[in-house]
Amino acid sequence: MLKSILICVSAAIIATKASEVMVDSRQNASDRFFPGDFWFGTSTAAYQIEGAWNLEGKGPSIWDEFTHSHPEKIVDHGNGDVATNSYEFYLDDVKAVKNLGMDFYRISIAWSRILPTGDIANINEKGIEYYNKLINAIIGHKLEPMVTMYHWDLPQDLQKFGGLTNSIFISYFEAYANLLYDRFGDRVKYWITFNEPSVFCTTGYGSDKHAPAVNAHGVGEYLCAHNVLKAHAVAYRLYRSFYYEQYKGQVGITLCSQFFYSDSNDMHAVDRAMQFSLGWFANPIFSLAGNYPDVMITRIANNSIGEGRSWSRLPSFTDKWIETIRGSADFLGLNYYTSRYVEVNPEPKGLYPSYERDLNLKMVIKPEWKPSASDWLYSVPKGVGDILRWIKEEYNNPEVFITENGWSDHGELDDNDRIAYLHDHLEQILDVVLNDESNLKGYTAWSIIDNFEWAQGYAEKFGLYSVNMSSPRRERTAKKSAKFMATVASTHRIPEIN
Ligand code: GBH
Repeated sequence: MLKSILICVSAAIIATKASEVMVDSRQNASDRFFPGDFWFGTSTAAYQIEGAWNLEGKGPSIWDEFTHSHPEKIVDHGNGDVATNSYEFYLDDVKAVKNLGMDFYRISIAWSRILPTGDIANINEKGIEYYNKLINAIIGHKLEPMVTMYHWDLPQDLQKFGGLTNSIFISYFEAYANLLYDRFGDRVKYWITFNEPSVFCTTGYGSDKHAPAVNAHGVGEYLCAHNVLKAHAVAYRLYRSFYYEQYKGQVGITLCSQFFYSDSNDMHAVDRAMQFSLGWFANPIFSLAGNYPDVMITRIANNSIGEGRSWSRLPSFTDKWIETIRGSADFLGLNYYTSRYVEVNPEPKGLYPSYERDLNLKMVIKPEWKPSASDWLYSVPKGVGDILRWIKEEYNNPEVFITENGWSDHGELDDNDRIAYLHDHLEQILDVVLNDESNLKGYTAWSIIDNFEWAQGYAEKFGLYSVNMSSPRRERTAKKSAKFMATVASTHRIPEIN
């Protein structure tokens, strides 16, 4: 149940808005190309690919700890100990991205590889060296590195005092970000502070499905989010104050959201779903209000009072923090995978208290939506267009990168379903671009290679390349979808599929 809501906390829209947008440029296929300065890339994340979990000075992360002490929480009892061994074979990944004729490669840095305890007092130069090699290889292949600082793998030692629920996290993150800017900022011009905080706050702190499995539902996810927003803003301000002048890079954040629809035209429900998913983090950063969405503030305060509290489980920002957080991003990274219809639950449902209960919406999947290998992922291409339009309206047309979009199967090399998914989503995205309905700069396919899919282990595959997991060499093989994406990236057109 938690599943469907937390996939990415989603967004909503208004059916009418979406249908207003019919495009002239659609008629003429020869006009349908992405502008020359539109970028294509693919993405990975450190824990899902690197392996080498304890080699050359790396400290343990919460995902090492979680997969080792609770293998039963991973469907195939898998872990990231070796994974696709990109620690050794990173060049294969870079070459694969290059083979697709892409413009950038989005990677993440394992905090505990360069700061084994999470603390700046102890720097692992071997870890720095690894990322220097990786970043230099990316640049050497004429690709732009886009680097996520935090893709879910918190150094385990920082969890000893509550991890992201303790506000001291902000200081640790600031020191870590400073080290990254200092060591890699001369070459990295696109920084993403956090990947999908709505997901790791709800799933890691509000449930026990992901590391660190704290399950402090109703409180932990909001504390985590609060500290993430502050840490993000502090890292952004740090860059602007001390690095921007010299390096001229950009710092953004990646948020995950579905789009939401209503069969009964219940626009309150749709808006509530959008605000709880995307607005939770986007409203403080990208809106003029610089705060949580009103609907979250009100509902969580009311529920808190109903539970007998004299305080809201949703923490509040001081004016000073609002100032710091508002406008603290050069771009919005959007991970879009799927959408839902929403209906108000007649009776409150979910753990008491919880994010799910505060939201109190039933998430509905339409029977006509094509299912993937993942129980949460259905193909709803229209949603990507609608969410981009919603972002433009809601946040005054910020610069956007789609930082993830992709499809899971069981590993077929003739992955026609993935091609269909990518094709249909790219068509929607191209409409948005041609109609100027989003300040969209680029598109990132998840992922360049099959990898460790968190609680789903190695069972669900998202790669454009498959990886031979039974061979120590971990050979990468292009799937049919790799050729499809190569055509898109090199021609800036979407090839016809049947
Ligand atoms: C992204 O999350 C991640 O950034 C990436 O690392 C991941 O590999 C990729 O997508 C594919 O999943 O059903 O309760 O177990 C996308 C959002 C959030 C979707 C967690 C799956 C599982 C929730 N994901 N969700 S549950």
